[in-house]
Amino acid sequence: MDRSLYEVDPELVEITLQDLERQQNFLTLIPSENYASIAVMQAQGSILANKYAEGYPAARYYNGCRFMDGVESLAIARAKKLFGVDHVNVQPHAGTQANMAAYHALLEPGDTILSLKLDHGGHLSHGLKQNFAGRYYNIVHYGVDPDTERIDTGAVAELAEQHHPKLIVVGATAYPRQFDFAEWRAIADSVKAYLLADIAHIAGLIAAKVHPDPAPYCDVITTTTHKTLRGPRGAMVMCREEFAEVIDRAVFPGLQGGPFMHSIAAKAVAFKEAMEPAFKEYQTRVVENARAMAESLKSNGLRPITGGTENHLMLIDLSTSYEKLSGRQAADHLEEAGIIVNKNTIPFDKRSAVTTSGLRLGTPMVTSRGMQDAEMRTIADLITETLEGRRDSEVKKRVKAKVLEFSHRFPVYENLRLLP
Ligand code: DSN
Repeated sequence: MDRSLYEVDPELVEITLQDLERQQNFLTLIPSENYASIAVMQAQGSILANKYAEGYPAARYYNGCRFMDGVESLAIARAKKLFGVDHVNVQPHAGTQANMAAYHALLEPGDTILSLKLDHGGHLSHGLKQNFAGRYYNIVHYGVDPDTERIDTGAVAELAEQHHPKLIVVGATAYPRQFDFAEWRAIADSVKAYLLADIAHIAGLIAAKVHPDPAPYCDVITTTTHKTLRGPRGAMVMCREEFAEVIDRAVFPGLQGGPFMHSIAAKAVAFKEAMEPAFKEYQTRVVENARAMAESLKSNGLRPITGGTENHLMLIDLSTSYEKLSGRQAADHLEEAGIIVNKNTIPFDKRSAVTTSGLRLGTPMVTSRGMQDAEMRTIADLITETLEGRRDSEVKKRVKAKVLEFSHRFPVYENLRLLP
């Protein structure tokens, strides 16, 4: 019982340390990942993992939950303050479960959902055929305009008028522009639909007020807690007071059993950190860094979808510069050079979701390491150098050496090995 992980399972420790080294020595540009703080990870790895607490504060099905109520109430109060919402359920284990809870609360099977196409930047849980959402609901998709590559809200309004969805989902996983939630509210009102904002990617930006606020306009807001928000892996559902009861019942007992109290504790820590002034500075920098990186890539001859970015990510269309190079191949070449990115479909992609013609890059992680505009320009140059010299292993070796030097200049988790 009292032995440490090092004593019990050196094999697992070894693998974990290998990934620590990867996290320290590679440049990671995956926009949905981040480095959680040591405080967040300590809460997540705490004794709070040992308690079953089915139910909600002051209404549990297990005895001994007095302190669990304290943990969950703290997380709820902080999230309400951070996002300015009436009600929060902090129990969803992941983003898909949060969306599932919202659908379960507001819809009946067969009801119509209007949401963004996956290959135009949406998410599996917004209605992919193979996902529960595509199986149980009638999905109608909007996409981006072929010329501007932006969501045409006029076209969304027409689709709403035509299909009378019961729910409109606004939100994306690969869309570099901001959402004007007031406009989406007007569309939802025009057909008496519920409006759900899935802010998983931009939650940190919203909390720091560097992206328009969905709270005044949306009935329900779902998010993960581990992306720009920089908390533990997990999710939550926020809503207007009138939906509080149906949302809570949808999460438990509708979809989940016992909440992960250690994760909820870590969410509470992340919300506290997100209220600190440094968090606003961080998110402002994330957006500025993304803009700097997109501009540098553009001046190096790569084409960002929509011409640039207003948030934490950019989507690069490889097909205009390298007709034969798929997103998958490009991502593999970059990994060999020490840079980790996502392959991603671009709107109207001729390739499949497995090969793709695009790359999705984001700045949350490199910004967490303290990098600024100048470093974004260097990273853009390293990306271009790698793609240009992709057939030459010497080029990749040279870039990898530069990445390593860079990583040492911007260290992360320096003292982690010293933790018990
Ligand atoms: N897999 C996440 C992303 O990378 O955007 C969405 O769930």
